[in-house]
Amino acid sequence: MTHVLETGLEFLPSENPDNLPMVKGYNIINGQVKLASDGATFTSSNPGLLTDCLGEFPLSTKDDVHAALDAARAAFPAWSATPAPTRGQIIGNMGRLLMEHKDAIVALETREIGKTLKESAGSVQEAIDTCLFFQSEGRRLYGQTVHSELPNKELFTYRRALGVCGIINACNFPAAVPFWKMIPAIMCGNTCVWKSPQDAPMLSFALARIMHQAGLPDGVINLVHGKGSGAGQHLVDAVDEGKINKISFTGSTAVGKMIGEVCGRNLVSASLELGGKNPLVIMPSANLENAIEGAYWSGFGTAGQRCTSLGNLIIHQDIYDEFVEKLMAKVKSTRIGDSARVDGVLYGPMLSEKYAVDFLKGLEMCEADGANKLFGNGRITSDNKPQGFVGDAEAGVYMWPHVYAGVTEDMKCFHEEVFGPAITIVKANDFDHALHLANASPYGLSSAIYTNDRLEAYRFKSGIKAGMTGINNSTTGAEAHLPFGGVKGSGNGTRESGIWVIEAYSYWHAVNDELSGKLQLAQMDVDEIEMVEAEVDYSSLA
Ligand code: UN1
Repeated sequence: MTHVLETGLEFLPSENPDNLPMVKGYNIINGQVKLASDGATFTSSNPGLLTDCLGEFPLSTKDDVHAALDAARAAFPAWSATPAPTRGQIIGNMGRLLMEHKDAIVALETREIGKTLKESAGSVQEAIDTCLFFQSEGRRLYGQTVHSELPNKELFTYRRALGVCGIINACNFPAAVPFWKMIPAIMCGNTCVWKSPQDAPMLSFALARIMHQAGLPDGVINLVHGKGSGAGQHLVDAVDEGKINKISFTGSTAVGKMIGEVCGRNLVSASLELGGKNPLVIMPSANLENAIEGAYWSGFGTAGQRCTSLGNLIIHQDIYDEFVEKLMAKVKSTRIGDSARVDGVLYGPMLSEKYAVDFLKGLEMCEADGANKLFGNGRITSDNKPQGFVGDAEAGVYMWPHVYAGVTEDMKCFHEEVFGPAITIVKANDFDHALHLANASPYGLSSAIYTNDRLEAYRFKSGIKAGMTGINNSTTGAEAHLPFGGVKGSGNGTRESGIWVIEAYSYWHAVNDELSGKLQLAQMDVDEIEMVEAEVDYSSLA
């Protein structure tokens, strides 16, 4: 048995051209590093340089997932009884350790999922911000004192921990999103089993190790690697076996609905952060240069691989031609490449080969709908590359930026998310039509409008059905202390981040303390107040 803090990283013989290290990765169960019970493994590769394999990780079995659940269950009584300020202090230590190791963690995130270094730094910073926020929330886990309707009786409310939480996140924000979930979970006194994303096991291992280094007791966070259909499914199935008190999931709407059904039939709380087809409306009064920057970033920053990325760009007909022409000039000059090797790229590769396959299917949907392709040509190869591509196209999984115009409400691509560098453009007749279009997809995560008309901005923010709205801003960029989550097909109404997420990881316990020494019945033994009969003609005073 080896504790996670005793093991450095064990290096495997590396075959990658830059001699980058390849490690043997482990699950972390009750603080101990573990291989899969049947020894099976999978590898994690750099999507910007496919010959660069980061390491080999356990393909966790049902037994492994259940060992992690048992460890989390065993750690729960002591952890939930640990004073919340102490839990907060450990969380603060995590934030400080992340700051200390930020550069290395950022480089690792870029190596594992291909985000630009600038964006990886943003994601890691979001994890740090979350730690710093919840450090002090540990000193503020307030309950209330409430007056009773009876004398000599006191009422109180307490926040109580739920128990064991199953955590499943996507790989696109592999530092920020699991921290959005696990930091408030453990601050409230819960313990966790974290199924790392299949495409980011190395980063997840490094983060879990840092959490233990910060003073987290063994068993409070247990890490299992594997596939969604393997370890992820075993974790969800355990809800039916009564082993889980909460699931928090970020990923596709289809999987979210399945998890919601399993949790629903067991009365287990589920936080579901799902897909989006985020609308961005451009009105004639907008500052067009600013709006073009915002639309371009929303659609193509992060290679469009944020749940908050732009889906439908809705442009008012009066400025349509001018806007599209200027936007297209930017799109055509997009600099794309591996940010670990070249400077100034807007975006890098797809998160992994799997995301590339799904993205290409999304493009096929746009084509089948008859949308008018203004730009884009699928996967970038050495003889099929846009002018702004830098580097070796065959080395990674790179995609052209894609723009489809002439999209209308009756098309599938108007309603469905295309996760990657592609936007669909829709023409609006007037403001009411634009607002209608913005609300017409099945999703409701993020949304934005560019306008300098204050009434339009007001009508948009009060008329849009979405969990997040930007006014004269892009569709992305939620901050770590505001509520994050969607409505409609984007989620089940739960929120991450800020004080609001505490609702998702605790329940309210109402306690009454009867000091009178006798049985006083609520509602029935309450003093009756009689109103006094006295006729006054108030109208005579007027
Ligand atoms: C996600 O893509 O799942 O608002 C999260 C944003 C980021 C978080 C995105 N802060 O774009």
